[in-house]
Amino acid sequence: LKLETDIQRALDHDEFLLHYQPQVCIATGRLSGFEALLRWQHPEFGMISPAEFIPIAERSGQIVRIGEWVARTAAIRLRGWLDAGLEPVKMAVNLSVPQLQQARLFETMETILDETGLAPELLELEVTESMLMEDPEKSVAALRRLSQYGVKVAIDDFGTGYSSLAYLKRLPVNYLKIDREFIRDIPADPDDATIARSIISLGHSLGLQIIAEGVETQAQLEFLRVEGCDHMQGFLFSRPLPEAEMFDLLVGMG
Ligand code: G
Ligand code: G
Ligand code: MN
Ligand code: NA
Repeated sequence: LKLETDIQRALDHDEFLLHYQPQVCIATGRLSGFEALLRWQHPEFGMISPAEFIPIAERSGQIVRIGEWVARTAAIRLRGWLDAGLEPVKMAVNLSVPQLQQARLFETMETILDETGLAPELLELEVTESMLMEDPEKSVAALRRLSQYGVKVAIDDFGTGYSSLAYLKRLPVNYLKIDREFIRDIPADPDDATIARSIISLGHSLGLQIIAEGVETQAQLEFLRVEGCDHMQGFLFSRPLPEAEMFDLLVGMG
């Protein structure tokens, strides 16, 4: 893999694509949004996971262009689904550190929202705890400006970082996503059950909504419902799907 030159070619030749995973309101069972997940259909090597190439693109700086492509493509897709009659729901995209540190992040997102005519409230940016520790001043400033504009912010993989919780108070955060590591063994594992319950209670006391990731079983969902978790995402409802299959699922849901 000559990854850096391959990534450039991938951008130029439309080798990237997005899969979409639905998020569902636990209390009502209604669709509440999607997470856009990047995929690379490599002409020689087939489907390459973002876990393999994103770290390389972060080091080379190419993630800034890739991230802009992801946000624009996801926004255009949501626009299309809304035009086809879907009730307004959010689209979440994952950010990387170089994007948060880039002076133009706000203008990039503002332009994409203008182009697609989406309300800023329908765009959600996922960042991790460790990303925010990298350059707290810069990332907090960037997120605050986006948040004042109406864009939503979610802390991804919550509970796996090593940071103090103090930043939650200073940050314009709307959602905590409980990492799937803590969902996998609930309700059987008492420690994970305690962690999940604590994240829900902490988040609610700070006025945040909670999204559980990696929900695969009915027993996990029941636990989360009883504990008052707001939203769920996971294979139990749907795997991440290509846009055509996602559209079929939406049509099937009515
Ligand atoms: O979908 P999958 O499990 O393969 O994703 C692996 C990892 O890649 C996850 O941590 C996910 O957050 C990350 N990821 C997926 N799409 C994007 C993207 O568009 N940008 C960034 N920065 N990370 C992404
Ligand atoms: O780091 P991030 O949370 O963005 O990663 C999202 C990844 O989690 C996606 O790559 C997606 O494929 C994966 N994922 C989504 N739902 C489930 C699930 O129910 N079980 C497992 N094992 N992985 C999931
Ligand atoms: Mn994510
Ligand atoms: Na996660």
